[in-house]
Amino acid sequence: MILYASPLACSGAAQMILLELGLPHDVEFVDIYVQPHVVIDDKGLFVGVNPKNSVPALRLDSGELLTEIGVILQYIADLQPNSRLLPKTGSLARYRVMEWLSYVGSDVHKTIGSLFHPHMPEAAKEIHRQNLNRRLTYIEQRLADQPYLTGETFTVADAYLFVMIGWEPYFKFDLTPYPNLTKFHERVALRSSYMRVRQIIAPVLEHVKLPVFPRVEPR
Ligand SMILES: N[C@@H](CCC(=O)N[C@@H](CS)C(=O)NCC(=O)O)C(=O)O
Repeated sequence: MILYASPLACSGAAQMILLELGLPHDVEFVDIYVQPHVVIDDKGLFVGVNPKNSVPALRLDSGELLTEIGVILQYIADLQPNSRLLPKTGSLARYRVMEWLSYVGSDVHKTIGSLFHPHMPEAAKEIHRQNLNRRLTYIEQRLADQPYLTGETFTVADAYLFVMIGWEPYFKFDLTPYPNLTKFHERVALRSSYMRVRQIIAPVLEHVKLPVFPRVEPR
């Protein structure tokens, strides 16, 4: 398996889950901070690998390419069905994780993404900030009496949310208004899979020129 990933991008969640499960894989890093996006190692155009031109993309051993983070996370976790990272297919618990994957993907990830668009007018960003605030407040309440999104157990959905609210070491949301989310972030950051991801991306970060983003403070 080859994971096409980019440092600090949502693909970090897929990288974490591969490491959590100890699954053999290669990572090809893509510079999504240049146009057109290129695969760093061979300088090939990434659109030639994934016509959607976004990470993550997973090259399966069969040669097929799988895309979409919410699906890739489930595919990887299903390779080890007895892991606790994803409940079994068909169970309500599985649908709960899928429910969170969908929420983090469509309501959190894509709202955060808009805030960093360099040409988006400030008035539009303000609407996105309000939406983000509403969604993070909902998550904050859910984390009030449980350590992870679906309860006591860390799942693939937690990995996705963690990467979305972290964006370390480059920039960080102000999580001060969200103490439960802050604790969630600190908890997941201690996982060895995340520490390993940071080690792996450190040399890659030297090869990419990250854009300058303003600090975002959800209110
Ligand atoms: N629909 C895709 C979106 C993934 C996505 O937004 N990836 C971002 C990085 S977090 C990306 O590759 N951005 C570069 C681009 O779209 O040009 C998914 O859910 O996997």
